[in-house]
Amino acid sequence: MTSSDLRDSILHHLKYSLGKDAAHAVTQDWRMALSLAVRDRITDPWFDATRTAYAGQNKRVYYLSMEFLIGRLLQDAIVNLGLLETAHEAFTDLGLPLDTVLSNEPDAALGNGGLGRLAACFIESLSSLAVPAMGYGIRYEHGLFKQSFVQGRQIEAPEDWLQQTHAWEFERPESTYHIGFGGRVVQKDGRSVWEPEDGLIAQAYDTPVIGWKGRWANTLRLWSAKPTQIFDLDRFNSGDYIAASAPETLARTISRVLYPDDTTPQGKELRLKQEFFFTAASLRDALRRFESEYDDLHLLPQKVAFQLNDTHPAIAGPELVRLLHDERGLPMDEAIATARGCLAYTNHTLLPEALERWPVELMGRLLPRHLQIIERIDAAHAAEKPDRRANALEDGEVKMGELAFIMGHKVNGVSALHTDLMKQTVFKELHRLHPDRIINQTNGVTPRRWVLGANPRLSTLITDAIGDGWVGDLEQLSGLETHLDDAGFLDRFAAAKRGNKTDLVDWVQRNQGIALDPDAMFDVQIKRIHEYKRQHLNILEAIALWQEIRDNPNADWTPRVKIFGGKAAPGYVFAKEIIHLINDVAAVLNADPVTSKYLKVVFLPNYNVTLAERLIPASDLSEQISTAGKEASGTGNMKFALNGAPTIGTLDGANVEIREHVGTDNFFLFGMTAPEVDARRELGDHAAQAIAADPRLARALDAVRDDTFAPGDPGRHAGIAENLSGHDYFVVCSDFTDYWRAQREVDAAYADQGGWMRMAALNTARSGWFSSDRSMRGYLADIWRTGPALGADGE
Ligand code: 26Q
Repeated sequence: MTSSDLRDSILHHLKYSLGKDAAHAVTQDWRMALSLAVRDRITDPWFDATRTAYAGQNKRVYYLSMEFLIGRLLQDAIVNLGLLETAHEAFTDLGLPLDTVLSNEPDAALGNGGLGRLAACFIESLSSLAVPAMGYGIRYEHGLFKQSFVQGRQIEAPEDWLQQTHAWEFERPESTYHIGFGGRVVQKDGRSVWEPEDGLIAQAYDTPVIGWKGRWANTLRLWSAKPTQIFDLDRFNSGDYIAASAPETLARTISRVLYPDDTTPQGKELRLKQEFFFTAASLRDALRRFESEYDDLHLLPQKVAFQLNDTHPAIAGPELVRLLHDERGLPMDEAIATARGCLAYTNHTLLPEALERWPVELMGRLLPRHLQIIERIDAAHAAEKPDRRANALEDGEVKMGELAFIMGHKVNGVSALHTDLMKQTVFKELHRLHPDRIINQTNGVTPRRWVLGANPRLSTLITDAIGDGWVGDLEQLSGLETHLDDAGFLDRFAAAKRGNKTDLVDWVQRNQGIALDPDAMFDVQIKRIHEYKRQHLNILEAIALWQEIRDNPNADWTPRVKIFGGKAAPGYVFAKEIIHLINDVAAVLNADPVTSKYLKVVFLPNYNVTLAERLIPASDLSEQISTAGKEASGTGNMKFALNGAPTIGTLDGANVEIREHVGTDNFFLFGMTAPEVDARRELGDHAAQAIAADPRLARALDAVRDDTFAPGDPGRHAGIAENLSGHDYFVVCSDFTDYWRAQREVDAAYADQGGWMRMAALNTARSGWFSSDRSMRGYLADIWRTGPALGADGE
């Protein structure tokens, strides 16, 4: 496709699909026209992929996830189709910068953070690998809330991504399923039949996901809830308009909003309804597809794999058993075995408060037949492996982790350390009973979005050095190592980073009115705000550094900008206090005439995928400082390393593996290990001891406690000070001294720019293993037992 072909196609869509005259078109029109022109290029590979999968009778992979944090799609599609240059030229002809058009697209935030973004990377990798696969999730009308700050406090506003027409989805009014709730179970001809009392319709919306080089496209199928009855005509006719539309409102509520919480499930009925709604629709859809091709249900495990992204779709176990046994007549034991053959479960957290449990009362009321089946599953498991401590039903609750474990043939963790800890802690008993079930699949990220799309400067440099094979085979980045003794290469590497930083500086100036020095070290922590992720450790270090610079303003300080981004769950009070503290500290430090040339703090509001794409390429230092044992993997950590930002981090999650890959000299390690953390907590007064041993820490905490950062309002941040000097569950104080030491090593390393750039480039060269293509190959080999439908040559 030439740029004039693309331009013609854009103008065609502008006129005939959107009904706009080029003379009056606004940016949104151009963005829609470009999207439709690009979408046309996806349709054929998409249909071909479907035909190939049917013809080859390939096994299909279904990735079930409550969240798909896909962000913007247009640039990604253009990049994967190899049309970036073409699109630039087409818009040069049209007199509009392509970037303006691309940044008009809303950021689809159908997820909270890591788990949802992982699902999006996996779907893209499965397309790039030409594996027949489908993502199943919920088409939330409103994604994750928009965050702003008012006087330093987080304010949430509803997100409205569907306000503008979604260019990528195809509505499928013919793909609908009736989903029931409540009611009772009756016996008919000796069989249990669920007769739900309420119901609604799940309707499919399909978004094609095109893989690298446009060879293959899979579908992301998201379900939207529709009422079985649009409105109550009797009530309407009698004039009660609100009551008349009640059934519609109620049904639509199911897919209305994403739960903005990523750590503390509230046990809300609506959440369980959402989980069952999308899981049941997805299973029935997959089963319908299977039954259109095969007539023997025993083939199901050979032809279908369902991957459960955490326990959110874990009701798939009992629902699949119900579909096979109650509705298709397979004997119960066979139904359970067949379902298990298809199901596998990925665990993403060991935090006890984040493990899903549902009251038996609620489960029985909403899904009475499923509760009976869960009892049967437990009984069958107990008969097979007699052990009372390993049941899904316990203490009046349904434990979804146990249920997913028992109903999955494989259970995986998301980093080597996390998988080990799964075996030792939460799933200890079940692991003893099923020693081959738990396996590791370390997370990965897609290089198309996170390097090629987000960092064109670095990408050009890499391709000039080693050719373009790295985009589809990221381990080729190791070829960069031979270039590291070439001063010219390191200069170009430094220039790429500098260009990205300058772009960010301009953007921050325009959007926040804050001036940053592009020569300062950009020290970045972007992720959900949570105590275990320890943004408060980072800000405490900033306070201590500020105090030290004030004591000694003429010393040779390495200039730094600490950049934060991330949202707090609306109900997570302490996380919101951390945001408030960081913003208050930023206000004081940035206004300090003595220190601000050395140290600034910036909290960028409304962190999302798009902002990550802007920040990560411009980062010098990656903050991965969670309490050891708490961060299952992290995936941001991989994006930073790939983009040439060394890590300061603990031995937690995938940091451990990143450090092994990049080399211990190219990673700033600090802090206690997971077993050391547990031992430290045994000392009741660990925080007090740490504070007594480190005057810097004591002084920083005093500043948090008094009104240094809350002029005229002492006590504003006392909660944080009390928490940290008191029980300090996440051992912030006990890790502070070593964190400070590592940060000063970072300062010294950064001061030697030649050495720093080498270290940064080594991080890029040695991070190729963290591609989500590699993760997907692992799942294919060890869990799904299938592979690509096309050979490397595209045949
Ligand atoms: C559950 C029930 C009710 C309401 C909300 C939830 C809920 C929603 C989202 C629970 C957890 C999540 C998200 C968890 C998550 O993002 N975990 C992250 O997963 C990443 C991908 O594996 C890891 O890299 C991160 O370490 C892990 O924190």
